[in-house]
Amino acid sequence: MALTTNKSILDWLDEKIELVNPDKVLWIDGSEAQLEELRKEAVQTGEMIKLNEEKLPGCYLHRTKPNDVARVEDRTLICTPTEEEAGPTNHWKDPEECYKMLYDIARVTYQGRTMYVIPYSMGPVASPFSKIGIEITDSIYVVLNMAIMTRVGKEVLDCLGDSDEWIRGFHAKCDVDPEKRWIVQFPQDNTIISVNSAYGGNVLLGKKCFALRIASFLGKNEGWMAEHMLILGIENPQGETKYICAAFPSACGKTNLAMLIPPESYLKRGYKVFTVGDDISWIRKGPDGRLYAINPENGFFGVAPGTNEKSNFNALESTKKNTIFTNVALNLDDNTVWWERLTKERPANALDWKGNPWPIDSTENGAHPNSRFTAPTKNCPCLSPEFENPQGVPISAIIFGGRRAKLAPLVYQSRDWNHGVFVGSAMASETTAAAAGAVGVVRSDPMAMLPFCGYNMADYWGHWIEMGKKLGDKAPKIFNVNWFRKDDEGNFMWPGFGDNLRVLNWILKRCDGEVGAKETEIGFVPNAEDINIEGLEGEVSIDSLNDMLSVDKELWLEDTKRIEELYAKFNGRVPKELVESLETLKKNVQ
Ligand code: GTP
Ligand code: SPV
Ligand code: MN
Repeated sequence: MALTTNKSILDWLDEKIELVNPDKVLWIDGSEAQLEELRKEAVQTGEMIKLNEEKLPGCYLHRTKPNDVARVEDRTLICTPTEEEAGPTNHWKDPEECYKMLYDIARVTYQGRTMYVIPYSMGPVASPFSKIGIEITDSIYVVLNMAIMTRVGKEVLDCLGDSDEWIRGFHAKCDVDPEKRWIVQFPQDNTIISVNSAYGGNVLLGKKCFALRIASFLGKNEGWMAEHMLILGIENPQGETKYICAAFPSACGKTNLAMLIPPESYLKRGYKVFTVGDDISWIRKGPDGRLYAINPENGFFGVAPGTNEKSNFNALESTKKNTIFTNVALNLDDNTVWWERLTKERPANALDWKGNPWPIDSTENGAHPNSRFTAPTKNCPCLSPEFENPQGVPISAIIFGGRRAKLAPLVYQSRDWNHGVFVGSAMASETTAAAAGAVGVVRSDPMAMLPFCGYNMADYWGHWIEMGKKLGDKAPKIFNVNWFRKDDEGNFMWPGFGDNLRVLNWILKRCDGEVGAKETEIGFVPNAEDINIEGLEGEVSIDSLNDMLSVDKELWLEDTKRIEELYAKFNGRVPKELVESLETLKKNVQ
């Protein structure tokens, strides 16, 4: 029985039922009893494997098809009325043609399957920041993941009432055919259609499709921002907490930074770190004129490989119960999971992520490099007490960053907001396994939003400039970091992880005007002695720190060509403030 009388929902649903022809329709009410039924069914059909109830209570393993393990950026479309509105960094198709193509692919594909109808809220139910979506899907895996990643169920529909302000999400896994796989956003119609995939970011439509692509478009029209940013709080020994948002591309350290454990010397002095979000921020100007952010998600869809007790204790703890693991290895001795670097030794007796025997002398990975855990935020030992705050948390600093073996220094500060927007627009990073395609290639990834901006990126930059005008002197300061600089032997120069707090600490001091800096060609760079390296003896010296903070003018001049080429794609649409910043940079490094 329908859980709502909302006509806009029921009409839309009727259309989709007629199109795909499901055996039956099941509304997801959010109750534990219903979810438990679905888990049992998924175990029966082999869609999920129940893991060791003692060691990993409530946890399951799921394997996707080997051709379906990451986002597919060249099959992700932004279908605005004109190609110009989507811009040169998005793939576009004419909306009418695209609907037809997708409906032809989806026709009668639910035959013999159940249609699950998931009402969900991005953000705490009824927060002024929050938005509601309905996702229909033929995958129990999607239902169970959405139930972790978002707030699902009847209360969401009650909150929506008769309104037609909700995001339409239609998913059909079809035959998981990569040739017919499409992830499509129709921003003007508040609609998302995803076919022929059953993997994470392609099918959990509340996440990248809604909370970034559609929401960035809504934000532009409504005066707020949707960003690919973590949110963390840092409490100092005086008990004051300041919040930072940081945008890094996929698999470049957001989850790790959001959950970092302070170095010993900071813990002793009483520093604490709290996680508000690890992937997405919805940000708006608050009543006091400052910028406030919420995390619209309710779970972590985190990268498994590399996560261990030492690198990210809090993330690992978060996965110890009620978690779904995707594409990791299965330890046959105790029916638990394993991935690269979880422990020093791999399990002797295991299946790899494809479910094949994994011989002990195999040179293949046990887990896929983009294998993931879906864990409830409430499992996180350092979850911020402000996580559910419907008003969000006030942001003191915004950080951009990426993987750059050379070029970008450990940290630098932009000269002002507009220059900071330039720094974000000029971001580049080495590609990772989070998307299909080559790994390790440097590409432009403005604000870490290249795959996620739902409209013309030049207009998105314009929106950033506008937000700066509205915030005036209450705007957060903008910084850039690079944890991934390498020495000539190819080793990371900075220890990273918990030690990144040393850099955040400099950033917060800059926000409070408590520390000086060197004005360089690219912005304000720390004096090496102002980055605390106490306790890092043998790992980082003042000399190596100076190396990490150095600005190589030749490399920067080379990089300005990349930025110039990027801007040139937009045919004069790039805001003049950014073009001026580029000219200044070129002059400075010539
Ligand atoms: P998405 O979920 O794809 O958006 O990724 P993310 O940005 O949350 O990245 P995550 O924190 O999962 O980190 C991805 C990879 O970067 C992992 O293999 C980490 O081990 C590695 N990593 C994270 N932080 C650091 C760091 O400070 N230094 C180094 N060298 N590696 C890091
Ligand atoms: C990312 O790729 O940035 C992710 C994983 O957070 S996904 O949900 O697949 O987009
Ligand atoms: Mn992400």
